[in-house]
Amino acid sequence: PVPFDWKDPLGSHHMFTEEELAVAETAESYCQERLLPRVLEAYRNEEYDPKILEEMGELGLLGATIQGYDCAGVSSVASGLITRAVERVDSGYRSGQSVQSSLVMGGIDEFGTKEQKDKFLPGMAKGKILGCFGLTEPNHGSDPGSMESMAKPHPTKKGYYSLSGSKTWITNSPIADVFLVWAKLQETGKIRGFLVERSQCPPGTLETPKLGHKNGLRASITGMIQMDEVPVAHEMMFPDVEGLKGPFSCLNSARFGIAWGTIGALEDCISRAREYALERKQFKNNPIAKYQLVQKKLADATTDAAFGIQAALQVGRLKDEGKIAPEMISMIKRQNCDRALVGARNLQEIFGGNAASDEYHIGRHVSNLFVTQTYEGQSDIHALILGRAITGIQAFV
Ligand code: TGC
Ligand code: FAD
Repeated sequence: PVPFDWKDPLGSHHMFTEEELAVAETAESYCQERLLPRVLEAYRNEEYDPKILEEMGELGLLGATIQGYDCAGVSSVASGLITRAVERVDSGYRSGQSVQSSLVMGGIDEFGTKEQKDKFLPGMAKGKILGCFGLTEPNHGSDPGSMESMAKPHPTKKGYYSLSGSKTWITNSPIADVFLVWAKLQETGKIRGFLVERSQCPPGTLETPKLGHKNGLRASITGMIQMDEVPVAHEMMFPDVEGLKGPFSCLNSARFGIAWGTIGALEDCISRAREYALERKQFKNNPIAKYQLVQKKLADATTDAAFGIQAALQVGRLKDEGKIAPEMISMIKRQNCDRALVGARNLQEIFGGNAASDEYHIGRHVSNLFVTQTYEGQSDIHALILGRAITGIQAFV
């Protein structure tokens, strides 16, 4: 028998390849050495440094599963290990990274023309071009199929669409150079993907105000995309994908990344709560780690983290073999977000009054994990996706 390792209770590391372990090591070192020292100030002041994406780009951490275009071309499991490392520091940092990588670069790689890929992917891989993904609208969040954003033939510019509408709660929008916007094409009423470049928008057609004073995800930047007759060249539309299949295909990869990331956040909570419980003494000079109720909180969270990684690993392997159903991703996204939130919230109690201080980091994770449970499909929506697959009956409408 080997000794039990509370940091890796089910021995997951035995199931990663050498390359995956090397990627994880690079990501973990960067995140602990360069991101962790910045996170408290960033979270307090609600500031996101766009240089972070450039730093990640230098290490090959952006769009890491994409082959070519200066991307690393690693496995889905390796990309999961990256998001786990980033979210171990903060969900907001993972948000910035996964929007760039999975939602925008992933979308361009899967649906873009050769010209679109050549134009955007190498710069995005280096973090020199920043992207955002506009699906949610003020009146349509869980139900993006009802979106109102519309692309019409441009009244004066031949070969252009005119794009109008409003997107909200968009990660990276205030700092983005390129916007992957989903809108209905007036001619067909079908949803299409458009690549809008900030530098090409005439004054007054594109505004991206920041949404400030957030309760969570304060170390990421979030805003709106307000489009008023933005001219978009025909060749900036994804040519062959229409309907919700487009955005949801991008979301499959991002939701997969969140399933790994939220376990990283939970693992950080476990590590910090364990250390605190061993040091903090109450009642006859006993460490609170001696008390059964405290041990149960640690046992529950550690079990959820270990199961969460195993499930994400299984889905990652199937993803690379082309054998996943989207419902598998709904299952791990929902389960890992939910368990990470519950676990972090229970572990928060171990810190007593000190949990109220941001220097113990636990409150920040709890606030962030509420958001992760909400974006990219709120947990109840994923329950309905699973319920539909189990019963054959659709319960959304
Ligand atoms: P439904 O009838 O289910 O599907 C419509 C079409 O889409 C296809 N499809 C998928 N394709 C690929 N992958 C998937 N996961 C897919 N899910 C559906 C489907 O096959 C169909 O294709 P076709 O060709 O037959 O038209 O559509 P519905 O309108 O009934 O959908 C309902 C529901 C609830 C499943 C869906 O709307 C949903 O998932 N809502 C949640 C919304 C959401 O996730 N928004 C995310 C916004 S982006 C974001 O939050 C980024 S945060 C990032 C960060 O900061 O980290
Ligand atoms: P609603 O759809 O109004 O849902 C509210 C509640 O009602 C939820 O609990 C939901 O589960 C429930 N509900 C809704 N319909 C049903 C139903 N049929 N049955 C049962 N329950 C139901 N979006 C982007 O496009 N790009 C981004 O980059 C992005 N980044 C984000 C960053 C942050 C910090 C946040 C907070 C959000 C972000 N979002 C982004 C938006 C996010 O995806 C949406 O908030 C999410 O999809 C939920 O939509 P909603 O907020 O409109 O909630």
